[in-house]
Amino acid sequence: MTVNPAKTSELEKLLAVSSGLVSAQGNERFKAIMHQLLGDLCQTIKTFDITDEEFWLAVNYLNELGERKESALLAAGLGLEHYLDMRADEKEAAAGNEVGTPRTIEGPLYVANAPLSQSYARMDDGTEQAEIMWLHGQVTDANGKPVSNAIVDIWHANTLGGYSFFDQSQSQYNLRRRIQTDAEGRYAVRSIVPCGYGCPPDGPTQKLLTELGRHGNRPAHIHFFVSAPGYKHLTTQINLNGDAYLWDDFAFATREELIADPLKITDARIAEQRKINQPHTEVNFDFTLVAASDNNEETKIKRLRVME
Ligand code: MBD
Ligand code: FE
Repeated sequence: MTVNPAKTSELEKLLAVSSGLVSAQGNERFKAIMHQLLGDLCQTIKTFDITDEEFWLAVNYLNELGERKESALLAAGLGLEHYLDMRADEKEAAAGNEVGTPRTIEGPLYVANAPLSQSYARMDDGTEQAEIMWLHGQVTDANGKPVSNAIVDIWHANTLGGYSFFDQSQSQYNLRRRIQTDAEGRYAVRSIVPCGYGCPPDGPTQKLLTELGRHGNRPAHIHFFVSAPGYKHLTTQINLNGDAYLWDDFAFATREELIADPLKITDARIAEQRKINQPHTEVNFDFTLVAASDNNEETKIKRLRVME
C-alpha cells in the first residue's frame, strides 16, 4: 500500500480540528477519546474501502438503534458490557483484593425502586400459569459471617422471556423485588421459573446479530444487586442449569460460579412450610460480599435507569 504523505497530514489536520484538539475549550479527556475514535473509524473506512452506501446505512442504523432504545442491548450483545467486567476483574486481581461472588453484567432491563420487603416476598402477580420457584439463600462476608440487613434487589423475566415495564403486558414491578436480609443474612422469594430472553426479532440489535451469523438469545437467568453498608456493591446474575443456551449467551454473562441447580421439590411438608402446597422448583444461591475500601464502592455505578 502506498501512503500519500500530503493526504495523511490532511487527515491528521481534519481529525485535530474535528475532535477539538485545536480548541482551548471543551473537555480534554473527551477530545482525546474522540480523536482516537474518529481516527480508528477513518482507518476502518480506508481499510475496507467503505462505500458511500455502506456509510449511510451505518448512520441510519444508529438512528434506528436510538429510536428503538436498543443501544444498551447492542452493547451487551457485542460483548462490550462483558468487557467492562473483564477489566474490573483484572484490576481486582492485580490489586490482590478479597474474592467474593463474581460480578456479571447488569444488562439493559433493570427498573429501580422495586417494592422492598423484610426477608421474604412473593415476586409474581399470579397471572401466569408457570412452575413455581422458591429462590433463597444467604448473604455472608468473606469469612462466612452473615450479613444482616443487606438489600437483595432481584429481577427476572416471565415465561416468555419478557421483563415488566419493558413488556407493557405485565403489571408494575412484576418479577421485581428488593429483599432485606434477616438476622442470619437470609433472603427468600416465591416467584415463577423464568425462561430465557430473546432480542426483539424485528429490532436493530437482532438485525446486526443476524448479519454476524449470531443469535440473540440468553439462557434462563436471574439478576441481582446485593449491597450492604461496609461492603462492595455486587452486580450479578445466576443461570439456571440445564438451559440449552447456558454457555451460548449472546451477552456473554455466564460464569461457572454463577450456575444454580434447580431442584424439584415434591415433599409436601416442605411445600407446606413455604405455604406453596404444591410441587415446585427450588433454587438456592448464596452470596459472598467483600469489604469496601471506600463508601463509593458500596453503591452501584451511576447510569441512567428507569424509575430512578
Ligand atoms: C436481558 O434479560 C439481559 O439480561 C441482557 C443482558 C440483555 C438482554 C436481555
Ligand atoms: Fe436479563
